[in-house]
Amino acid sequence: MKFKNKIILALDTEEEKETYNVLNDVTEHLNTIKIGYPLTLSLGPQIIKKIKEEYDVQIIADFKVADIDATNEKIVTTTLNWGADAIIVHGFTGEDSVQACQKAAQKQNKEIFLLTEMSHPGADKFLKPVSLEIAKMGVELGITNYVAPATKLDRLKKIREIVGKDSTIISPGVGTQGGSAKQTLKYANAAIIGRSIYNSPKPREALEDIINSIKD
Ligand code: NUP
Repeated sequence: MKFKNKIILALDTEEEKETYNVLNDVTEHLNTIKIGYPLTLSLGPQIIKKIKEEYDVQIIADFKVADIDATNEKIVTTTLNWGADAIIVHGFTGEDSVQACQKAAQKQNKEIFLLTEMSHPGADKFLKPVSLEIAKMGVELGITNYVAPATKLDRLKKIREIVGKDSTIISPGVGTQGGSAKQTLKYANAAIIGRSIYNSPKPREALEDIINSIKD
């Protein structure tokens, strides 16, 4: 996947009007929208299809798939059938669960992103001790797309070293969670940014400010 301006919008809005206002404002500068449970559970999974029909964007479904292999396969297949181009899956569930997602996505010529370490402070307790192992497992399985935190640059750097320069890393935690887009993009291919854009009274200007901040 190629990310226009190296920014992915995390569209965690919950109301239709707000959702379309933000999309109308920012899609000139972006080509990738990450949608997750807030929007999907508010407006239904058909929102994926609708956005794809109305805007020229790729959609990453952030459903953090984390079940047994058979159930994971169903979740991934159904989500991609709704029109998502890629889906984020957890790695801590292990090889069989992740492989089921990988196979289901391959069947549709689509992609999975493997979530390694998370950006919030609480992730240090249970996920941090295993996140580099998760990244290594991803490499062994031939996965080339990863999610790693913008709030923990030392971890992001380590994960980049493990997955190699040719893999794609997308990184949440810029803005409201404290991460810097410019620093993050030293290691990541794109920054995932939500609240600092969609909660701004002027989402387009907020996005333009971020885009300017990452220029040399
Ligand atoms: O580790 C993660 N941290 C994180 O914030 C993995 C994620 N998928 N996210 C998601 O990224 C989070 O659910 C939200 O959709 C987005 C960050 O949004 P914001 O903090 O910029 O509003």
